[in-house]
Amino acid sequence: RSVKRLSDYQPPGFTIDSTDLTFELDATHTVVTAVLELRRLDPQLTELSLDGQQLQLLSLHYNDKLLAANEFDCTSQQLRLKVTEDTFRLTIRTQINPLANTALEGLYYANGSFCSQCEAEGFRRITYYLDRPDVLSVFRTTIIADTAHYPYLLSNGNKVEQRKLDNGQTLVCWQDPFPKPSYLFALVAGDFDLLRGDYQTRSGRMVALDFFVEKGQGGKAAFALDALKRSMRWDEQRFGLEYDLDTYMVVAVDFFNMGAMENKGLNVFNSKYVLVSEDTATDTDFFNVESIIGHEYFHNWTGNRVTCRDWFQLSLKEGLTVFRDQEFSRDMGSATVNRIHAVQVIRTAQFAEDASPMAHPIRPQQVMEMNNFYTVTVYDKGAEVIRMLHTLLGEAGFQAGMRLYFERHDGQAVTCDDFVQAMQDANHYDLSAFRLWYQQSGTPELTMQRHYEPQQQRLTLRLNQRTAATADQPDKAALVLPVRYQLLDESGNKSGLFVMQEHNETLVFDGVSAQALPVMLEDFSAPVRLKHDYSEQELLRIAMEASNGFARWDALQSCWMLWLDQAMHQNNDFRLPDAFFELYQQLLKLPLDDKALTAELLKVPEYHVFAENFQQIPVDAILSAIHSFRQQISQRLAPELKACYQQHSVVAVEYNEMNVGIRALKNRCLDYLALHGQPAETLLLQQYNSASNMTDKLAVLSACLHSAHPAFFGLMQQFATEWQHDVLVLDKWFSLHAAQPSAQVFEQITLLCQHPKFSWQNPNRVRAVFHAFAMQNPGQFHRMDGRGYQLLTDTLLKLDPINPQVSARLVTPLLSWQRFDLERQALMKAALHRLSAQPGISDDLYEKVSKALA
Ligand code: BAL
Ligand code: ZN
Repeated sequence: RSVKRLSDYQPPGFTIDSTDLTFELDATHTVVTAVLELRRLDPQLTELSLDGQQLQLLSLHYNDKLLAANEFDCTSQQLRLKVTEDTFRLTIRTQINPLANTALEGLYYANGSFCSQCEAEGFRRITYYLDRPDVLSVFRTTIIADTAHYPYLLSNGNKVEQRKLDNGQTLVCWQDPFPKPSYLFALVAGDFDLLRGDYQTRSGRMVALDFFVEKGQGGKAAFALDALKRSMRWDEQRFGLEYDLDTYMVVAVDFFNMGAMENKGLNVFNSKYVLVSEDTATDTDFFNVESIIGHEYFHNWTGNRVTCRDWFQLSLKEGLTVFRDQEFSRDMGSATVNRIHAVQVIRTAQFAEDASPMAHPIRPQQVMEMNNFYTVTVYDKGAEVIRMLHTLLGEAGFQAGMRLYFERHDGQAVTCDDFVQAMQDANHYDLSAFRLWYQQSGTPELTMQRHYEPQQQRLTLRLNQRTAATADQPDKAALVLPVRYQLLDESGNKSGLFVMQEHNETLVFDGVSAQALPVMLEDFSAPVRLKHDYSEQELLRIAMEASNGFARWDALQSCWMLWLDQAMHQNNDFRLPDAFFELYQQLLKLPLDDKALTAELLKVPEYHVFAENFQQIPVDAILSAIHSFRQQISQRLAPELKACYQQHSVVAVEYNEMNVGIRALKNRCLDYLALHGQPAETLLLQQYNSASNMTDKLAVLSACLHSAHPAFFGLMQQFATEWQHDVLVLDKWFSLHAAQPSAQVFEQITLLCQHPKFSWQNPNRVRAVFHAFAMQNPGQFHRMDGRGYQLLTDTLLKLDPINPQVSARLVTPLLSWQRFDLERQALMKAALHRLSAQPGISDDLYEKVSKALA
């Protein structure tokens, strides 16, 4: 199996000036005619090699000449031919089978519609092509299909022709004026509800906004349509960027590997990130829709107008666009809570990836299957790297860098270095040392030690940074770390930014009292693990006194780690300190203005948050400590929890920052109150039956799940009856069942897989069950009898031939086998060996499994 390396990059020897595609759509026999105008860039080359995958070649013309089979070389992966002219035309006719395409890459047929997904290398499943992002071409796309079944025939750009043919078919032609790489090509054909809107850009142009969704679901796209308008306005105001086509189309489909895809002018979305209404979607779903609608829209400039030279540069567009969508969400809702959630992703999933056999820098250096690198490292750590640039340069400097980047590179395929260079040149700020973030993997550990000299009233902070070796890189150098700090003392809070460059540095504060408390890494100003020497008392003081909400939350996170450690050493006789209960009492009686933040402060961290602090994860000890912490809170604070719950129990249904915060707080209280067993039942049933929105209904079910409340099964049955017609809602029900922390879950999952709405072909269904089981049910997944690992392995063996992208994502929790005790290690390793012994295992799964076993 072949590995591609960044160091082997060669510019393309040929380019394709124009791409004219005709699709004669048929579920099993689609014929694609590609007319490509090619140009030789490297005069030395005499052979052209086009990428292909699972294509049946029908005919090939060179200019007007039909080539005989012996005049070219065609394998399942490549089409090669000798070339003598500098410019020439190829006409390639291929046949494909969209119905058989269960991998959902290239053109596929599912749920009665045709849909495409070409990023990263799916276009080569449509026709032979130079399927690489640095070949930009102007596309014209003609689609011919049966009118009755497929009234909407969509592709990128502007519609330039539409006519009925004699045979009951329609022909539609699209022209995209912007040259683009093949990964941004899209085609959709089907019958949909169409929700239309429009938007006037700041320069006064009208843009038609068209949302195509499943029949009968049009009303559920209204929020997404508004979110799109908000995104367009925000990008104009904050980044000065305006939309460039006359139409912006979004199609929501139920069969989709990813969240969404930014194809030029024709975004394709997983329906779960478009279709929301208060009765079917939670506040989190609403948040995700707004943020992903924003993300895909922002790609129009950061990704489409300026794209990646090669796939190793993926973070060029993804890190930057995640940064942009995070900033958008922050401006739309609670800035602090949004930051908390983003940081949790880094501290759990991304730090876990750094510690795993799949560790890689945000710009990976070698790849077997590109689909495996759409990772939390490339995306979310990539966004943290952009955020550090923003912190170093400030908003004005960062925006100056963005302007220079577009000035230099609009219409080009470029590298991460080009981006950093634009930031550097626009600000005359030397970023040469900073660039190491792009090539070094791993989680830096920043250690802080305090030293106070009373006579001089001087506080010295000794800072040390160290990055442990990762699976991919043994040696690590010092990174540039922007450390935001705040000093809490009687004279008020001092804040500042310290830019650390070396392994060891000191930061000195003069004229401060012995009580002065430095809060470091405010707002998580660098993606590092901070080790500090705060006492419990000091942490609780930060949690109470810091003006920065993030710092308060973060101090509590550190407290939880201390308490977990104590609980583990005291065999769970450990009691949470009184000062903690006083803080919680205060929060429950007088919640902050930002109720969503109060709800976060009142939360015992989840298993994965605790787990990421251990090299060897003590699964059972963590789970039993969490159980004990929750019990103690629910018992000690019962009256306050109940009062807070009641005080916030009536809240308007509409999704907005205030209502979301109140619901979060109320449901946090409910989650603890459910632990009261029988007495809580009335409360739970009352909320379930009176809830007018999905957030409140689901909160009851998850509170019952967390507390193993007997009301769970009855309510789950009721829920299934109510929502059997709506697959997106049923996915929540699938996940709750799969997260059930008892051995019953195994029989339950067997039943779920036989459910009429379950399908192995549908990634949402599969993830709803198995992602929930492997990631949200640590007790059962990590059972000492190995039954959890076996279930996941059986699932992967079944799934891999159907959809390798989904199987390769689901395998993740098995890869980190070395982080568990010896018994579990042996079981997990055996599971990985079972996978690797499977004949025909996909490259996607093979790359991960083989790294884990190396
Ligand atoms: N480009 C793949 C989907 C996304 O990141 O928007
Ligand atoms: Zn993206």
